[in-house]
Amino acid sequence: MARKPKTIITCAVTGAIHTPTMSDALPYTHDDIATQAIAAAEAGAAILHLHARDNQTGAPSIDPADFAPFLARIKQASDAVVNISTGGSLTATIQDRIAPAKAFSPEMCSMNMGSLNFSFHGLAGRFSEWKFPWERDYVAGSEGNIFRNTFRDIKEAAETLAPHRIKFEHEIYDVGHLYNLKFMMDQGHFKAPIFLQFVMGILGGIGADVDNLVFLKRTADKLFGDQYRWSVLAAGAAQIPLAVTASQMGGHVRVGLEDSLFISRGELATSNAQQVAKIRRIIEDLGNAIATPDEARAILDLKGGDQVAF
Ligand code: KMH
Ligand code: ZN
Repeated sequence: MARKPKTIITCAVTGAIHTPTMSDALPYTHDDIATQAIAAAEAGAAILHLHARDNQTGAPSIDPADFAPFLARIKQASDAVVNISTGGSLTATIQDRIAPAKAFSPEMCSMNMGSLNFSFHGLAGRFSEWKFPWERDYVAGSEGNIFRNTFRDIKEAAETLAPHRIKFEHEIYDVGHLYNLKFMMDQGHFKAPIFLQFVMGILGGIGADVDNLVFLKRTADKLFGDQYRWSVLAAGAAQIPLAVTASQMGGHVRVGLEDSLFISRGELATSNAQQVAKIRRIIEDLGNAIATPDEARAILDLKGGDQVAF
């Protein structure tokens, strides 16, 4: 009997675009991001999806200087694949957003595949006090935000980063983004195997339920045949349930405090590693094995951990 393919766990350690710092477990200093990323890798994450924050204020940062300290520490302590976000600001230009990927040439980086009103303004009414003064207006302001990822932006990012041989985590917030990707792949901007991250449950994008996941997967099959690998991240309470579903459908999974601050309904997670350990335990209990970083490199055809610039 054929062996089941291994499941890659990605851990998204600290959101910066849509995660307010309303949990003490959410890392925002350079040191805490490094410590939690390393622990998540030890718990079983093969890939670390990384944003940066201002070391003092916790505000989203796309300044390469805010990435350098934790990248160095992570590389020293772990062989996990580093995936740098290029979506770390809802308002900056694409050239500024890709600056960290350009500077550090990681094995992977995110690539957001369409524009959307990426909104989390519903959170504004949920808290009466905020940890940092910037948070309330930032969160409320997302009601009017267009997270801009035009075809030209995507082309510019792909062309600028092409010499770095970075594998993209294509963030697919809705089914139309698969068609955007197909169009750009046909234009020669992305090479197989492509890696799709189905992003579910962000207001402005597709909802997080099994029907929608099946629809996304069926559409990807139609458009990309055997030229793609896929993973799911679901925001909030759907995070673990949809990750389990994805793993049973042959997909990979993403967890992490970037997308949910919780470990179970109503209970805050104590760390990223706790979420990784939980999804790992479930995946293994159900009879699948998780991929090591080197197995993830083989599955996704990555350039290798010795080809990065940090
Ligand atoms: N947190 C995800 C919903 C990126 O980093 O480029 C969005 C994300 C985008 O991860
Ligand atoms: Zn991200």
